[in-house]
This record gives sequence, structure tokens and C-alpha cells, in this order.
Amino acid sequence: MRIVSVRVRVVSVPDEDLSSAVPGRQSKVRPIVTLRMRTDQGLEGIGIAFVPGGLTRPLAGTMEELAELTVGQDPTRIESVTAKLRQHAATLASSGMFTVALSAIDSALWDIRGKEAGQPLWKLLGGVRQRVPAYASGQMHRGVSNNDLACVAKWILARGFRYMKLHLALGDTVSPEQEVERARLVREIVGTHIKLGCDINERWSVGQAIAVGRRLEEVGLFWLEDPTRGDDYAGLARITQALPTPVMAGENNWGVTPFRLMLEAGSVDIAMIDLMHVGGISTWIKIAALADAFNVPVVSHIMPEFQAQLVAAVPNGLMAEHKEWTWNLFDGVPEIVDGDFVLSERPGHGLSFSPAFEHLT
Ligand code: SMN
Ligand code: MG
Repeated sequence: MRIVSVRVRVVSVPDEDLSSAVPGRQSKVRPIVTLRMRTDQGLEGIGIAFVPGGLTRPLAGTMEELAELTVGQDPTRIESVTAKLRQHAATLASSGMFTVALSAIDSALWDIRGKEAGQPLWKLLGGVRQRVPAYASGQMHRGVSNNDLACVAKWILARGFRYMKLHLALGDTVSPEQEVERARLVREIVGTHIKLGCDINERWSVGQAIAVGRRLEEVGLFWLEDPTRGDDYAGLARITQALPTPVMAGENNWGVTPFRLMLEAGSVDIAMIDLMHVGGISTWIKIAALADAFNVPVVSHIMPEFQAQLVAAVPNGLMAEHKEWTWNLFDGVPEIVDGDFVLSERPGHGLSFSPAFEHLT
């Protein structure tokens, strides 16, 4: 089989859906770079990538240049195709724009591989389970007032989610007591059976994380995410050792090596993998296996329509983040039943661009 054509486009996608839970929240429209890759056997693989801030045009340009290099190659020889792309990027081949663009190409190649095999990726890559817990993310963020928090938490509960997170690290003027008070408020609303996480987005020092983390113990968090800088492996390890609450980090790790360093240092109890930051499915699966060797479970970061499959495929998959940023771009997203993503039997990703975007991709 040969790749005969590739097409890269930028589409603007609104993130309505879960965000509408937040009072006064306007839906955001995000530019997403889409890739379609066709083969001489009539199979099509799709992938997407985006940068949350700006730099969409350079990303689209990078993806286009790389994708064009795949034309004429056998899409089922994924490591061979991506090795050529790494060679092309030379000294830029381990992070940044290259890796984000590569992730879409690698995803499209896996989509073709799945379609050729007639298998959904969750099965092809291991097939451990067909459903994985979805955790609701983004609704209980820092901008939501304590008054509105109850309404938002109830909204999430009513949709059947059993896993959810809030954000803390509310700013310099907010005391540790107020931080804990906010988490307690959420716990009181959702009840003790809910797996509640808390994302700090790297805003605390190691000392602060340990001090506030100890106070948060009464809330019974299921995880504490990015309590301090993600590249401070020793600092994260100190927090992990000091707290009974499981520490989760990794969403900003580029490729395998930072995960090796993180795992060797004992920095995390749970590893968080971001498909775009690690350069696609091939590397994602390698990182999950590496984490498993350290007895560490893995969780996906954003893009659930692609990554729920991966969490379902591997033995140490714990849960998948439900962030709706790219959700509306697709038909065939996983169903959400009783708070779980339920994967389909459709081959590959099981996704197609939805009719509203199809002609733009
Ligand atoms: C997050 C960070 C960057 C982009 C999207 C989301 C956040 C999360 O840290 O984990 O959801
Ligand atoms: Mg996070």
C-alpha cells in the first residue's frame, strides 16, 4: 500500500458542550489543523493537532511539509515513515512544532493501519477494555466563583461523571485555608464516592505543594495534578513522598526521555500523557509500557476522541480526560455511558470529520 495524497487545512472549532455548564461562559473557537491522508487502496487516515495559544500557521506549514514527505511511502510501516520525518527535522526532531505536527501524521498512519486490519485501535493496540472512566475537566476552573461552583458540580454529576477535577492555586491573595475551603465545598456537593482531582498547573513551589497538599488530605483527592514545575523531577519526587495523595504529572513532557527521568526519580504516582506532546500514538504506547514497568498507571491529557482508545488499549490505563476542545470536529466520538467512554467497533480511530467541517478539511 502507498500514500498517494495528503491534505492539511485549518478549521475553526467551537468548544460548546461541557463548557456550557459554567455560568456566563462563552464558547471559545479554536483553530485546529487537520490532516487527511489517502492511500492507493482507497483508505483514508485522519489526524489533527493544534497549539492552545497562537502559532497555528507555522504548525500547519510544518505539518504540510512533513506530510508531503510521506507520499509514496507504505503507511503500514509507521516507524519507517516517522524515522524519515525525524531525519528531515534533524536537530528539531525531539520537541516543539515538529513533534506536535508529527503526532497528527502518526495518528493518521495508525488510522490507516486500523482500517486495513478492520480493527478499532483500542483492540489493535492491546484491547484491554472497551470502556474507560472519563474525567470531567475544565468546568470547575479558577474563574468560577465559589457561589457558582455548586451549580457547576451538580451539572457535571447530572451527566453521570464519576471522575472530575477542579483547579486550585487561586492566586497570591488567596490563603491556603481558602484553597482548602473551595475543595471542601466541591467534596460536600459531589459526595465521597466521586473520584475528585485537583489541577495546580505547576503554580506552586515544592514547599507550598507539600504544605497545602497536607491540608487537602481531609478532602480525599484522587489525584493532585502538576503541583509544581513539570521538569523539576526531584521536586515532584519530594511532593510525592510527602503526600499520601497520588501526584500526577507529565502533560508537558516531550517524548519518552522526560518520562524515563520522571519515573526513575519517583516523581509521580500517575503519569499523564499528551498525544501531541509525545509525537503521536507510537510513542504514547511506548511511554505507557515504560510507566507500567514502574508500576505507574497512565492518564490521557485532552483530545479524548483519540486518546480514550489508547487508555483502553493498555493494562495500566486509569482514566481519560474529557476536554471538549476538539470534540465537536468529529462524528463517531466515543459514547459516554455512566461516566465512561465506550469505544466503538469501528476500525481505526472510528472518527470522521463531522458534516459541519467535512468540506473545510
Ligand atoms: C490543560 C493544559 C493545557 C491545555 C489544556 C488543558 C490542563 C488540563 O492542564 O490538564 O486539562
Ligand atoms: Mg493539567
